Amino acid sequence: MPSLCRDCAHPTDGATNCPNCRSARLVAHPELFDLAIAHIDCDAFYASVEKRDNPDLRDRPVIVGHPGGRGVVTTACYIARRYGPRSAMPMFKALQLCPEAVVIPPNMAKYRQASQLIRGLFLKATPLVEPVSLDEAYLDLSAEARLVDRPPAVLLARLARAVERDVGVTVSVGLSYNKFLAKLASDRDKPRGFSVIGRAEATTLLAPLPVTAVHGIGAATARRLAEDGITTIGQLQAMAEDALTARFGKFGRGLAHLVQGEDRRRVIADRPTKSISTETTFSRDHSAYPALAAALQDLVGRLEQRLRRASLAGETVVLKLKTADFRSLSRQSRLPYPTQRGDLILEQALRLLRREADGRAFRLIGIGVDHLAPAAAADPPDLFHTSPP
Ligand code: TTP
Ligand code: MG
Repeated sequence: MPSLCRDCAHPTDGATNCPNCRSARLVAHPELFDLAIAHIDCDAFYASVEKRDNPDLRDRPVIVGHPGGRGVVTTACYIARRYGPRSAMPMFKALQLCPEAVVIPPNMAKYRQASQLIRGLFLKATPLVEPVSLDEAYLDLSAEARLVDRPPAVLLARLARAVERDVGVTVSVGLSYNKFLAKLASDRDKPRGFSVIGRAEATTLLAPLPVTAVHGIGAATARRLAEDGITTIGQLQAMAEDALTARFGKFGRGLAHLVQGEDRRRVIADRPTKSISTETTFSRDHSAYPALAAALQDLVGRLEQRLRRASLAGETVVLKLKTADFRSLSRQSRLPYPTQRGDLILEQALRLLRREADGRAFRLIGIGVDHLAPAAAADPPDLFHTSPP
């Protein structure tokens, strides 16, 4: 069965330990390398950040929330949770359950900063990162979106490790084929989890779960359903789409799909990628135009690939050069329309390069595109009078 070491991201044969690093933290699933939508959620987020910043707290129960009579728990660490404290519980009650807990008032600036660092790591894997809150996000790691050509499961194992190492908090990963199931998955194995829901098991896995596990079913809808004796997703699966639509209107139709494990919502990046670029530092300085042009040609090939993977097109071509004495310069040229085509980008880049290749020695050359647009807006066929490759 396809499997992977969660510590070193090495594929394994499903044996008990990783052949590469001997770790026993493996994840195995028949569809492991076929799934591309992920939901990542930090474990006891605020409490984890506090523990990171005060190692004395590591093995102690920590509750984040305003101390005092009327405060509530914002989160409790996993040690504290063993005694019962939970988010939204009145602080006095949490402290009755776990009197030795260390109570820390929330420090939002710190959590926001940690969240930004985590986001930055995610964005190295794919531009399609959709944050849901400070501590959770959806990632689309499908071949068209991802920036690194490795299976999504491998990228996720690496990301989880990078967040631990660089930010100092742990995350739980859910991997599936849509957002609903990815989120459900990330919650099934916490903390430091990696849970996979494949196409083959989705409906059977959903059947015994309470209706509140469905995205969009809150307490009020659950009460209405309970009045009809409906408490599990399996009961909803058994109902015809028409019956659900008659009862819940438009939501009913979506519901009929969700309970079968179908969710067509896309992962939407909250922040448009502003530019895509690639560069190379020479092993020795170059001043001759042909050598510089050849380097540029390689880079444009890479750039074109990245644009196509990210389904993006650029309207401004940016040439970057660094002289032997470390002076950076950047020259740009705007196209009439956004393009994904390497030949057009190269044409502009060479035009810009010709003006700069005046005998100066360069140590670095780079090429990028700015003013990004979705691929759908790229290269209108009538504009350049040739069809895209
Ligand atoms: P959650 O992801 O819901 O919880 P968590 O990260 O603390 O724990 P888990 O391991 O179960 O994911 O929420 C993220 C943060 O949001 C949490 O650390 C504190 C804050 N929060 C509140 O302020 N109020 C709340 O009611 C909840 C649930 C969370
Ligand atoms: Mg969380």
